[in-house]
This record gives sequence, structure tokens and C-alpha cells, in this order.
Amino acid sequence: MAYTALKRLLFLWCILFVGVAWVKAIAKPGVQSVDAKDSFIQKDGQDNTGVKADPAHLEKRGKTSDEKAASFEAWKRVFAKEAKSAGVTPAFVDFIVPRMALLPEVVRLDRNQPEFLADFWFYTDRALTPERIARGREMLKAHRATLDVLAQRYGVPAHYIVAFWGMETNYGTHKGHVDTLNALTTLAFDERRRTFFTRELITFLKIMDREQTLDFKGSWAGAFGHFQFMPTTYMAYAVDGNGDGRIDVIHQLEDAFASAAHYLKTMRWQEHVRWGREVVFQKKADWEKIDLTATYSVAKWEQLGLVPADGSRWAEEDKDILAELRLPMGTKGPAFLTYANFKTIMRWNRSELYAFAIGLLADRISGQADRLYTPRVHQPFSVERVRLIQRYLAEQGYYRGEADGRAGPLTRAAVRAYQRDHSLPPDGHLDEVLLNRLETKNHDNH
Ligand SMILES: [Ca+2]
Repeated sequence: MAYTALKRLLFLWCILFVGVAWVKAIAKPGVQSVDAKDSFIQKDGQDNTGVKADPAHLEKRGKTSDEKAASFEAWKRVFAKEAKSAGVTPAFVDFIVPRMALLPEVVRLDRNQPEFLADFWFYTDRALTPERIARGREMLKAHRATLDVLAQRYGVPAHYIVAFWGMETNYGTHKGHVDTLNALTTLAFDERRRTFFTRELITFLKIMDREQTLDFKGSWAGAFGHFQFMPTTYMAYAVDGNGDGRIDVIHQLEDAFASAAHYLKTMRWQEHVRWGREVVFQKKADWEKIDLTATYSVAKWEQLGLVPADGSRWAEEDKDILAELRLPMGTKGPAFLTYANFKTIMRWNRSELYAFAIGLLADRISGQADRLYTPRVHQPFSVERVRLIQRYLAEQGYYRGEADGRAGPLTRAAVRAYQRDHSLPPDGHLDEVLLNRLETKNHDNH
């Protein structure tokens, strides 16, 4: 009995769904412009996951449009089977798969490479604009009541939620206009990161099925909503913040806020501790004694000569906090002690620069710090020069990756190894000085 009733219900639902989808399909806009800033920020995140472009693969893609259409249809058949065996309702798979389409623009944006290395100054200049800071303060005021309730429930202070919101979508003004289903379809069909995006696409089907809506628009990379969740993040962490029985992180701000807070709490956000702070050396740094990979208490760092950059003294209650020293522009640039929450931010986005931007934006929005103290010396460093450094490091046996111009974790590790062997502070920083050194060494060898 129950089974028959269920089947009838499913059937009626399918009819309704097809009807709604038909109306929506007619009204569906194409790909619209993607905000350059958004793609820049996404890029850096990808860089730090160690995912690399494969130029050889780019060359291979010389298929005619007919061949491509045929291979897309074949891929769809395989995908439909995979989705069903992964637990997506078979009727929904049969309904949705024929509607999946490719968006060539998405692949182009995914392969777009910047000209300059997105270093600390380059990145924070774009992330911490006066407009974004001012708007963040307004948003904090406007949503204070809601955010304070969430801070009680999840232990994540309001100004951090606002900072994530500002970084992800400029406070909901850049949520993206790309059809999420087709963006994910395109990236799952593209061979470069097929495994990752197939999993996202299957999860996305489950979400559409569960929420009974096809109305998802977001970034070209398949992230959507006020906080640009990917489907698997949404599935695992999104919650119903306003209690209406639906989870909608695109249109319901309370759902979006609660989901972001829930994610951060799950990633072990520490309520009463900051993300970190800018520090300076009281005396000339002794790089022989300082281990840049160590986690020490603030008290121990103080013994090594580090004090808050704003001229204050360490508060007694801060001295037990465990901290790491980070030098995003090398030993000559700004220095930071970062706490556990910094790593939590990096679980949201693996980019260290993203984590700095969130922490610094939260400080600015809440009025805890209004500037950096270290004098700014900055020369944009081209991706071409990063490639040169990678080649020299490879020739000297320090680097085994591809000379792709991206200063990801492998490249940084290679630089640090080289620096250690040459009695330089192992800060992993790429600049003209390092390049000159490598160049000279290389010419000596030949
Ligand atoms: Ca809701």
C-alpha cells in the first residue's frame, strides 16, 4: 500500500516538476558576465589546492563540434548511470540529464591565467577596498540582531561572518548569474578536474531533487549563494536559518548566515580568540633561531623578540595562545602571528592570502585595526618570472613540478629547501633577489 502511494506521489511530482522546469527553461538567460574580482579570488584558491593546468591537454582539444556533441552525449549516458548508482532518484536523473548543456565560456574562464603573481599586496589591495570596508560596517550594523543570535548559537562573531560575506559576493551583490547545473556539467565533462566536478554535480542533483527547485545561479565554478558554497559544502553544512522548512542560501539571507556560521563552527572556530595579528621584531631577527614551521605559544614568540605591530604589549591572557609566524612577502615584508582560526579560515578556502584578507577585513569592519604597520614595498612579480624560478629550481634538483607560473605549495617548498641549503631565511618568498641568485648560479654551472 505504502509503496503504491509513494509511487503515485512520485509520479505526480514528476509531472509538476517537468511543468515548472518547462516554464523556467523558456525564461532562462544565458551566461552573463562574470565578475573579474570573483574569478581572481577563485583562481588563488585553486592555485593553493595544487591543481595545475595541463598545456598538453589544451593542445589535444581540437575536436570538431560534431565530435564534441557526440562525446558529450556519450558522457551523459555514463554520467546518468553513475548518478543513479550514487543514489540520485532515477526518475529525476532521467528528467534532468537531457537538460544539461555545455557552457564554453566556463572552460575559458577556468583556464584563464593571470599575468602577475597574486602576492600579499596585490591580493589585499583588491580585497580590502575602502568601499568594501565601509559597506561591511553598514552591513554589520544592519544585520547585528540576526548575527548576534548566530554568534550565540555557533560561536562565530558577527564581524567574521560579514567579512566572509564581503569576500565571497561583496555582500550578496555578486552571487553570479551562471546557471549552476550547466556550469557543473561543463566542468564535469571537461577532463581537467573531472573526478572533483562529477562528485559536485551528483551532489547538486541530490540538492535540486531534495529542495524541488531548479533555480540555482552562481559562479562559473559552480559555487552559489551569498557565501558561494559548492554543492558538497552545501549538502554537509547548509542549515535552515529562518525556520521555514527550506534551505535556501541564495535568496534567504538568514539561511546563508546560519550556514556559514555552522560551517565555521564545525571547522572548530575558536570563539574568544582572534585570527591572529600583525607583529614586528623588537630587535633584528635571528633567523638561525627562528623556525618558520614551528607552532609556539605567544609567550615563546615574545621571547624570540616578537611584539604586536601597533606598539601595544601582549595581554596576559594571550600568552598561552598557540601561534605560527607567517611572512607572506618574505622576511622584508609584514609579519603575522596567526592563531587556530586562521587555519579554520583556510579550511573554507585553502589560500593563505584569502585567510589574511578575511582576518584583516574582519579587523577593519569591527574597528579592531585600521591599517598595517609594516612599510609597503611592492613590485608586481610576473608569472613569467615565476616560471623562470621554477625552471632554475628544477635544474638544480629542488623542484619536480611543472613550470606553470603558479607559486603554489610545491614551488614554495622548493624555494624553502633552496634557501635552507644556501643559509638564507627559509621564507619561501619569490622575488627578483631570488631570481638573480638562481640565474647567477645557473650561469656558473654552464
Ligand atoms: Ca529557510
